[in-house]
Amino acid sequence: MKKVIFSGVQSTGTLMIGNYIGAVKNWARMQDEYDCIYCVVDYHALTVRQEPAAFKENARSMFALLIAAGLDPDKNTLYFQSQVSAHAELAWILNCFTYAGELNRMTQYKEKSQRHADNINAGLYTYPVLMAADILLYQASLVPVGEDQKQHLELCRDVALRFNNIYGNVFTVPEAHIPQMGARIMSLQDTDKKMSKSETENPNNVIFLLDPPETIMKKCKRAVTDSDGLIKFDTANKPGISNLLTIYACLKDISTDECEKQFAGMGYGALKTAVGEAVCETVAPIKKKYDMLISDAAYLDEICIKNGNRAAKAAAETLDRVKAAVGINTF
Ligand code: AQP
Repeated sequence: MKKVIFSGVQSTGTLMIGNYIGAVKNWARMQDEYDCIYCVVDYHALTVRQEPAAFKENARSMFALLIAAGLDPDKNTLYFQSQVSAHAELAWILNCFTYAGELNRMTQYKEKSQRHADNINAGLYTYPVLMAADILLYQASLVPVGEDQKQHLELCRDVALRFNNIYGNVFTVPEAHIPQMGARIMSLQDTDKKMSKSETENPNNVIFLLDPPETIMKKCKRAVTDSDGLIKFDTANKPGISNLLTIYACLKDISTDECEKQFAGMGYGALKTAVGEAVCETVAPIKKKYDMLISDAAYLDEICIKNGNRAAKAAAETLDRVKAAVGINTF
């Protein structure tokens, strides 16, 4: 039996280059070796206020983009989180095995509470518990994510171990699979901040996969650098240049050392142009496939239904075991 992999992406906007490099590109590489389950985590996205029509469209668009970016829906179980109600049911049970003190320590909660001070809802607070439910439902061994999800993964492991210690081995305890390079792509204009698809302050911070080539080139050319003119990978002292080198290296599948050699003696303008071109080259076939998929509503619906049913079946098995373990009556 193949090991199970689970991961998800929020439908809070459209895929950006950080999601692609830190997550989706690696997911596509794993589809032959593992039993891969990936979902558009639309319930997670509700922790931030969404406009219903755009929200619905974003989720479908995200689904199509995942396929366009390389996830074969015949090899991967690809669905919407909201299609499988077991996610929400297990989240409730796991809420009762998670301490408020643990949730208080979550940096994403603290950071998002600041960003959305007018809407610090309970969903934002219990987000990591729903994420734990997503993963544990499928007995996943590996969770390929970007660096920002590391703390949530650790909480998921703690909750699984706690539950298993009480009730026996109900859950597989998962491990994070974080890429060595590209696990935290930074904003282009504000290199202290991770690039995020729900960026609203400055669109020049983020490169979206669906951005037209001229926008991509413009965003790369405007990326913040420094004044010493040296193309060197040094995240502490040269965060802007290091971020551009990371994007380039990940898209070209080379090391940052090789990048440094390639750009030795060149100016920042040349690096920015090369990064822009590398992004354009990467996204061109994705966009082409996306355009085809998004206009084929019947095909997308068919995949969602087929994969959603497959996911629901696997999820129900775990949920039944959990209910039996804690002593919930079933009829
Ligand atoms: N900057 C990033 N660099 C590398 N990987 C990243 N991921 C997210 N940002 C980066 C990884 O992408 C996967 C999907 O995560 P997500 O949907 O939570 O992504 P997001 O862009 O962070 O989404 P939002 O809605 O904009 O969330 P916030 O507001 O939290 O930033 C994950 O594997 C993630 O690690």
